[in-house]
Amino acid sequence: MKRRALLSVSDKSGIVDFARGLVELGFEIVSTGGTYKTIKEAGVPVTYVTEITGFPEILDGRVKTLHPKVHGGILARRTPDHLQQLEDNAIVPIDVVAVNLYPFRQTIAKPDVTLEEAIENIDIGGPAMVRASAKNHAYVTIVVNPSRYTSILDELKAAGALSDETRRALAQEAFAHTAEYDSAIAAYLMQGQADPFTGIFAPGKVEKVQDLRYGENPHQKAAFYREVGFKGAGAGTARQLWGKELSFNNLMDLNSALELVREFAQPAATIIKHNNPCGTAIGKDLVEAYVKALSADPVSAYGGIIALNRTVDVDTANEIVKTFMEAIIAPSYDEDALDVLKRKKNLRIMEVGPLTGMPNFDVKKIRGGYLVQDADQGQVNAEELKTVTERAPEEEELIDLMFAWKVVKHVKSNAIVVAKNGVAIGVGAGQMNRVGSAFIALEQAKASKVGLVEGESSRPDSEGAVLASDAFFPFKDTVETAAGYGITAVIQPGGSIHDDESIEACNRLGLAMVFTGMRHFKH
Ligand code: 93A
Repeated sequence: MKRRALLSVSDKSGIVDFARGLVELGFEIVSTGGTYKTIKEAGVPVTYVTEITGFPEILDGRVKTLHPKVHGGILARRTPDHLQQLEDNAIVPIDVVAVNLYPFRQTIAKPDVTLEEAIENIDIGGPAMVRASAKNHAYVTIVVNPSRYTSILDELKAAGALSDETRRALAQEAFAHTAEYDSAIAAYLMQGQADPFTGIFAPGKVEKVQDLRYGENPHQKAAFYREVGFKGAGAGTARQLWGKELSFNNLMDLNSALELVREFAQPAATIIKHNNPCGTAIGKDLVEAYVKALSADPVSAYGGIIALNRTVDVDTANEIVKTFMEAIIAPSYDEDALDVLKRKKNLRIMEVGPLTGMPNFDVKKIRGGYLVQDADQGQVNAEELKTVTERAPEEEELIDLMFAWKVVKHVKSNAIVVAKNGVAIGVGAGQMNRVGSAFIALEQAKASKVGLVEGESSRPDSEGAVLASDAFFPFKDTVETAAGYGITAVIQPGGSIHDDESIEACNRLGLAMVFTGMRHFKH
């Protein structure tokens, strides 16, 4: 009796030659609709699967090979008992199965794919055959990868049959293929949905984008993985248009930078160093925002990572190239702006597209586990602020308070931001006590040259600026220190048992203070 091969492939590459080779080796070929047509048109003899099942393909092809004539032929052990059962039921054994699955990944990668379209591309009959053949690899050869066709034919020609090792390796490849396929489906269905058990977004499937030269330090190996099926704009989905290879730290900083500027409706710019924003500003246009951001702390900005929340124009590009910067990320670039930026051979230019989509979740690794949380999407608007001092903030103070509050969320705790006229002129990050961060931010603000007109000798300083704190003041010392630098208004969550002391200090020193009722720790 002729050995039988079942070929049912979505990716038709190489299938005709494979079929022809099998026929030359004495196989009978059985195929499903499209594969049958391809093989037949090439002039290779082939039997339509409905002829062996005696059953038509039904439900728009949803049921084509799900039949005992197929699965019996694949799953039977070649023992007298099983072969007898096949014979009793007029089932012919199937020795070679070549299947690759409906292109689920390619389908969901299309920009406006519908759920219905995605679901129609979930292959059921294919994986059933793949798994059945792989389970019975003691007797059956399963091929899921078209690049194996030639070597399989070669081995069949040379030895008459495939070795146990080859069949086992093919089975392993087959199970890996179906496992990966199902994970992609699960990740797709999960996308944008909360975990029903925890109520928070859970990590889905990832795919490797590239190996990185190294991790945070040269002796650490590292790679960059992207979330499969992630929709929206993030540092993980941005395209590199120019410049040196991205590093681990670049990606970290690009992410922090982008997340900060997308907080603002107005044109905004930030410069990140070591994951903290050393300069952030809003402006009437992008170039103003960038120049103001840079002026906040030009010393730290050297070698920084820039994010902008608007299409980069040539004026902004001309300002950017005046300083050495590592990388820049923005929704898009004007053609002439790109030409200017490309004068910097190494500058990594990242294009992320429109800043759409919601952040899903945040993952941190601890040794022996993962911590998963909702992304910090907390927002407070001006009407929700609670004035706790005798004096309420003036309108201009309020604008700067709201600005500073958005920035402080993106600074490592303990975080203090001093702001004036839409510029973060002092940033205190990552200190172990709050007043320490305040001191750093205020000293920097005091020395700030922001707004200094060329040739002007007297420096504007922290006088008249506002201060934001990511968490409450445990003691009144921060307020008292701030007042000493000329700070006039403060924004903070409130909620300390010593709030009354800080409020009393503000009243005594003439500061306005508002509570947000929400904190923004960033560890
Ligand atoms: O719709 S299915 O889930 N139901 C089936 O019974 C079935 N049998 C094979 N998909 C099924 N297939 C898949 O059809 C194969 O995995 C392969 O990807 C594809 C080949 O179809 P055609 O030969 O018509 O192009």
